Amino acid sequence: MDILSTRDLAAALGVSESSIKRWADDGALRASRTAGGHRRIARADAIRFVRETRATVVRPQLLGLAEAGVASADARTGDDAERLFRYLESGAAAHARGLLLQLYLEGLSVAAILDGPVRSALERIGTLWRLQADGVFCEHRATEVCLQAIHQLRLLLPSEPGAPVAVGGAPAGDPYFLPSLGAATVLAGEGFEAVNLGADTPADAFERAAEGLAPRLVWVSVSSAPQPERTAREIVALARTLAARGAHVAVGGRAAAALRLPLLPNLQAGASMAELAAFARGLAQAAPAPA
Ligand code: B12
Repeated sequence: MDILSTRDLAAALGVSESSIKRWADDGALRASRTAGGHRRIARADAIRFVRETRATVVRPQLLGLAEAGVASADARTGDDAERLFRYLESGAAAHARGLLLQLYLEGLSVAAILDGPVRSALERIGTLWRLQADGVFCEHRATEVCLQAIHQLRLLLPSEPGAPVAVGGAPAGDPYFLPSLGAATVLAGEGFEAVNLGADTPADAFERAAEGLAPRLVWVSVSSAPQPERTAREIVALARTLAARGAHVAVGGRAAAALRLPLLPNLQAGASMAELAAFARGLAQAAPAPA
């Protein structure tokens, strides 16, 4: 499934095999050749082509993306955040994952998916505990389904050898998993090798990652800060360690403003995944940091 023939891809897109061959030969579609001279297309390159050209995928199962078909078979009514909320609230996990996959195939960036439908659907899910007895059950189940969907998107992103490293997580005492996984996926989409340390990551683990992985960027996603002064001190210390290496810290998340971080040249605060993506793009285009 990771390597496709021109015939498989033609069937997946509902076009002729000769069109696929022509696009491959024109360079619009990245392809390699077997020893026998047959064109072969990596699934990641097929997905990149679909996103860039807004091609329709008529048989997503041939790309190993059957769930995208589950959601598109459902009538496309209402906005995407509303649909995602309905799927998550009712426990329609395959539909929820399929919708996010479909949005990605249609060309939406990972950042736009997270800042848009995922954030707003979960904001509504987060109010259910006040309104209905099964609200907490719904919230936990919905979070797990979103984690699955974002993991799935992450696995579709190609990793390039020699890519700059980004590492990050949520600080100590912060149990939120999804925002940090989201940041990792956004950065992977921007061409970084992104190492996610996940929720509740002690300051020492951030420092070790800064030493051992030589990252260009460290993200800290702060959704809950039970000890804001301590978390702020630890982030400032991390930024100083990284400054000596020409690397940067990006901080964001629901509770980041409560930290009242000082202005430092290599400390960037952001309120959205789109801002993180824009900052990362700038860094990736800049000259490599000294080792
Ligand atoms: C899922 C969830 C949980 C789960 C988390 C599970 C997990 N493993 O991740 C669990 C069950 C742990 C949980 C617990 C609690 N929760 Co809760 N939770 C949520 C919920 C529904 C979704 C959060 C989420 O993941 N959103 C999706 C992400 C992608 O969106 P985001 O966090 O907004 O992040 C965006 C930006 O901040 C930014 N961003 C994020 N990280 C970064 C990083 C960088 C570098 C940058 C640039 C940007 C950036 O981009 C993101 C996308 O736009 C929210 C509802 C909400 N409004 O957010 C409530 C919510 C945050 N929780 C709430 C509450 C009350 C609690 C509890 C106190 C409940 C309880 N009684 O136990 C506990 C407290 C836990 C703690 N120690 O803080 C309240 C907080 C109210 C307040 N005053 O702040 C909310 C708002 C729900 C509500 N409406 O009441 N929760």
